[in-house]
Parts: sequence; C-alpha cells; structure tokens
Amino acid sequence: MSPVTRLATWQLRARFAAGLSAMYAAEVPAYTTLVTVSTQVNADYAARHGDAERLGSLRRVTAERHGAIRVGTPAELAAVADLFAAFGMEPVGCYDLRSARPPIPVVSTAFRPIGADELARNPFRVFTSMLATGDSRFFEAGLRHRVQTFLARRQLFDPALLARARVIAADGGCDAAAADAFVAGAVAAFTLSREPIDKCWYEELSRVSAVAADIAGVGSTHVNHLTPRVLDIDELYRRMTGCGITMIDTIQGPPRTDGPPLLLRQTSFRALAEPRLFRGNDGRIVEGSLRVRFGEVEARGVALTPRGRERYDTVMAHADPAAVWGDYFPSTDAELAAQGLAYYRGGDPSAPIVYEDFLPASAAGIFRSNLDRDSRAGEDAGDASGYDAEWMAGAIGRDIHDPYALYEAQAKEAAA
Ligand code: OOG
Ligand code: NI
Repeated sequence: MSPVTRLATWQLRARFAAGLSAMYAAEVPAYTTLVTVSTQVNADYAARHGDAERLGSLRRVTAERHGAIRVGTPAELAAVADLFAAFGMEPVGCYDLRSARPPIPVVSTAFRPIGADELARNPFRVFTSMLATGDSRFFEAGLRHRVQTFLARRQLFDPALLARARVIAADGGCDAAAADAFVAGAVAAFTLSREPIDKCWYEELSRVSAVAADIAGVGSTHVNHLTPRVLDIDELYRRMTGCGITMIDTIQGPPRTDGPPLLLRQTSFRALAEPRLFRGNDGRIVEGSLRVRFGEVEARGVALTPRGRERYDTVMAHADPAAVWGDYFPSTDAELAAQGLAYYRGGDPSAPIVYEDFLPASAAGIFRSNLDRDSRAGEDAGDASGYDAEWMAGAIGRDIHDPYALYEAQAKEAAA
C-alpha cells in the first residue's frame, strides 16, 4: 500500500494563491505585465542591495500576493471565513471605510496567516469587504430590503466546498489526492461570472455606489485585484508607466524617505473594460462591458507600534508629509527601536518585523481610484448599523485578531 501524502494548510494556501494568480493572469493581461515587471524590479534590487532580504526572503517576496474580494452579507462573510480557515487564513483587524472621506459603504477585515513561521511559508492574504447595507446613510429602508432580498437568494459557494473546508480546517490539512479538486473549487468561486447581469438592477445600484453595484448587482463574487509585492515601488511605478500602463497619480501610504521603509506603500492602475452580458427589461440579452477589475502593487516595510502609528497618522495629516517627515520619524532602525516606534524581534534593530496588514486611508484610496463615481451618502440620518470589530466577530463566529497583539507577540520572540 502506498503511503498517503498529506498536505498541510500552508501548502494548500500556497496552491490557492498560485491558482488564483494563474486564473487572474489568464483573464487580466495587464496583471501578467505587472508580475513580470515586479519580478525584474525585485531581482535588480536584490543584485544591488546586500540586505535585500531583511524584510523577507526573495522567495517569499516574489511569491507574495494579496487579493481583494467583496461580499454582501454577514452570512457570506462567515462562509468566506470558513473557506479561508482551510488555508490557515484568519481574520485580522477591522477596517471601517465608511469613515474615509468620501466614504466607501463597506466594513472590511483581512484574512491571513498569523504566525511568523506560517507567514514565512506563504503569506497570502485577502482583504475582504462586506457591503454596509445596514447603514441607512447609504441604503434607505426600501432599497435595503430589496438588496437584502437579492443577496439572500444567491449562493456564493457550493455547500459541499464549504463542508470540505470545515473538515480540512479541523484536520489541519488533507490528503494530496483530494487537494487539487478542493483548491480548484475555491479558485473557481472567485472567477468572474459570465452569467448575464440584470441591467436595470445594476444601474440602479450604480447610482447609489459603484461598490454596491459591484457587490450586490451580480450573482457571484470575484477577485477584483491580486497584488504582487515589490522591493522598490518607485522604480516599479516608472517601469510600468514606461510599458504604457497608466498608473493612478500617487503612491499611497508613507512617502519615500531615506530611512527604513515603514508600513505599506501601494499604487494601482485600472484594468481594461471587459465584455459582459446584460439582460434588459424585455428579457433580451445584450453585450456590454464593465471595468470592475484592476491592478495593484505594494511595498511592505516595518510594522509600527501604536505610538509609531499615531505619529504616522499625524504626519500624514500634513499637506506635504515628505517635507516634514524628519520631524516625526528618525532615519535608522536603531532609533526607531529605541524610541518604541516600530517592532523588532527581541528588540534587535537588525530584525525588523514586517507590516502584514493594510491601511484604511490607502484602502479607501484604492477603492476610489478605480470607481467612476463616489458613493452618495445622506448626511442627516445617524448610523445605527452597529458595525465594528465586535459586531464582525459575532457575525462570523470567530475572534477578529488585533494586529498589534500579533506584532507584540512576534517582538517578544528572540531574534533569530
Ligand atoms: C479593496 C481595496 C483595499 C488594499 O490593498 O488596500 C485593498 C477592494 O478594492 O475591494 O485591497
Ligand atoms: Ni489591495
């Protein structure tokens, strides 16, 4: 009898990330350009900088991706949590993008591996947003009811896939023979659907918010971007522009400085319009197009402590953060560590702890830069939805990890 080979959840996670990447590459041509250019930028950077691997091995960084998905209801978010648990991805942090200016009508979390060893094996993470239908500033009672009715009828995931995911999560992995089918099923759930879209419904939701239409105007969900990681995002920006791809105007997050990279810098571009089928009021199917998917790239730096983060938020409120940066942040790891602004393993300034999460202002900026129109929100009525981290934990029946507690735990480990 041949021995049964087991795959651990991290191996399934690596296959899931690779499967999504292959799917996205086949569907969004500019993504392939982005990955090619990112890989070159990383190799060139590593050739010129002896310490290129201080923020993660080149193998990790080159394979590293984050995805973004959007769902409509707490039940759909709970299903996502069950599915991702099979890949060792747990919810970390709660991002309320309704407080961005202008607001985006979603509340979000990030599903990711949480242990240092798991992150080193494969750090795949997915920024997951839920439409805030309970917030009456965006959805008046009549519309909310119709949106919720529409969402209650759809099924994002095959119940058999979710049942399988629960078993795999409980067992910590599965037999190799069963892995391909499971991963393929999970990837397929995030592929753009070719089903005709109800034109009238989609347009009505678009008038409230493009995000509402993208989430609740269709019968399924999809990966709307898949983001590679680069070691030099300014260089990446220049090279992509050189390839004829129009990037958004800015790189979101901290400005480029002479000091160690901090937190997260991101930039994006809009993907091409893709042909889609629409069903008109008369039942006729017509060809149309939608621009719902886009490209994004990111550079990750050292994680900031709450004290460092407070300073970061203060400096970013300036008109020109780069001009005053030096008044707020020292330019060496040793000083960042000594002043308790950033996390280092065992307090050793040569052992930075990478920021593994997202930034709400950047996330809202990324959402917005890829929309045709901002969301319309009534200002008068208050928000009685109650959406916050505690609400989210209850809705999905799982703890939402506090990112600072995770960094704190890593910082207490001895430096390698
Ligand atoms: C998510 C946008 C946020 C990021 O990298 O900050 C995000 C979305 O567009 O659904 O992915
Ligand atoms: Ni993103």
